Amino acid sequence: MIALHHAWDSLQSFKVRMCLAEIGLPWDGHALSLTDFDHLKSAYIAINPDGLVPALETEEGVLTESSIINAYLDEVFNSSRLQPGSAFLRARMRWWCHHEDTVVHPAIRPPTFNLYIKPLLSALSRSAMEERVSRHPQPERAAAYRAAVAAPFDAAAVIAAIRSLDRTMSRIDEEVAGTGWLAGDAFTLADIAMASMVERLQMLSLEGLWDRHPRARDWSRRMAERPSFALARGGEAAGRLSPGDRALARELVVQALAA
Ligand SMILES: N[C@@H](CCC(=O)N[C@@H](CS)C(=O)NCC(=O)O)C(=O)O
Repeated sequence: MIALHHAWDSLQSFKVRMCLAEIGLPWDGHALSLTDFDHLKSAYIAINPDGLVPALETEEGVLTESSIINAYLDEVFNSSRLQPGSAFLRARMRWWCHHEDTVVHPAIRPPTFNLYIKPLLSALSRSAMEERVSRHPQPERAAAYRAAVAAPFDAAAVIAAIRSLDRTMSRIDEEVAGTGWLAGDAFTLADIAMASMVERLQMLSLEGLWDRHPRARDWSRRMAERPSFALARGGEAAGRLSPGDRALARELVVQALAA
């Protein structure tokens, strides 16, 4: 059976869990805690030298990169049913997967670190943090964790990220105007990739952003209603913000959109 190394509160892991649920494929789960830094322990670095989740173990070897994993799962176990038949629409689908990897995921990180990770790591001293992240294979990721304990709340970075996510919503709004889906006339890997944004914005109390984009909001609701969305999220596993941080998140949305 295939095995997935993942974290319940990881955006990119959510994408793969949702894909597995859509395909109905059984999988062995190896859940890591990113705030306990399980992903930087030597046992996991031996599986993914980049020190990131998710990683998929197959009979032939390990695959990393969530979009690549999802395309592999659909091709090998699902007769590519989550990909359009036309080459042009497959290219559009890949555009959305690429957009999630290169624009949405980086934009999600500042609100995630400031609103969710920072409170979880606040008890850690600088030296304890240093001990954990100094050997991170990705120096810029180590810097983000250091900032989470040492730097003040970075409202400017969160506001810039909210504006970027708002621009993505405008594009979703235009894209779904025709068929209701992101790539062609059916649910595809593009919708799965972008559904991760729906889940994370809910978790960060930023879901009010969808209200400015009615067609995108309708699409986001349809994503959240799919049984695979609940399965990918998993029980109580994903984090929840304190009431104070939820109010702060909503206030930052107002500030980001006011200008
Ligand atoms: N492009 C990669 C990104 C993987 C990634 O950044 N995963 C995050 C969780 S969503 C992670 O492992 N973070 C741990 C860290 O930054 O140390 C993918 O899509 O799989």
